[in-house]
Amino acid sequence: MASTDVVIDEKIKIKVTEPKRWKVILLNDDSTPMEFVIAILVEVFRHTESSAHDIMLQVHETGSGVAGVYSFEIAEAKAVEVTNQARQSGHPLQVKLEEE
Ligand code: TYC
Repeated sequence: MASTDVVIDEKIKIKVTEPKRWKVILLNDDSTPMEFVIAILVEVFRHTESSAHDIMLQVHETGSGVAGVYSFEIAEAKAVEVTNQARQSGHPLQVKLEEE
C-alpha cells in the first residue's frame, strides 16, 4: 500500500426502526346520520359495507371506534377529508388521531 493511501475503518451503524402508526378514531355525536358515517367508512377508509356498519355501531354504542391505522401523513389526510365532507354536509362528526 502506498504511503498516501487512506484506510477507512469506520463502522457506520444505521438503526432502522418501523415508522410510527396512527389510529384515525371516529367520535360519536347525536346528529351525524348513521348512513353518512357508514358511507365515510366505505369511501375514505375502504371498508366493506359490513365492517363499516360494525364500526359505526361500535362508535354509536361506545363513543368511539378506529376507522383505520396509517402513517401520520395518511392518517392526517383522511381525518381532514372526513372533517371536510362532514362539514360540507352540515354534520358535526369529529375525528381524532392517536398513536398506536
Ligand atoms: N350517534 C349517531 C346517531 O344516532 C350515529 C353516529 C355514529 C354518529 C358514529 C357519529 O362517529 C359517529 N345518528
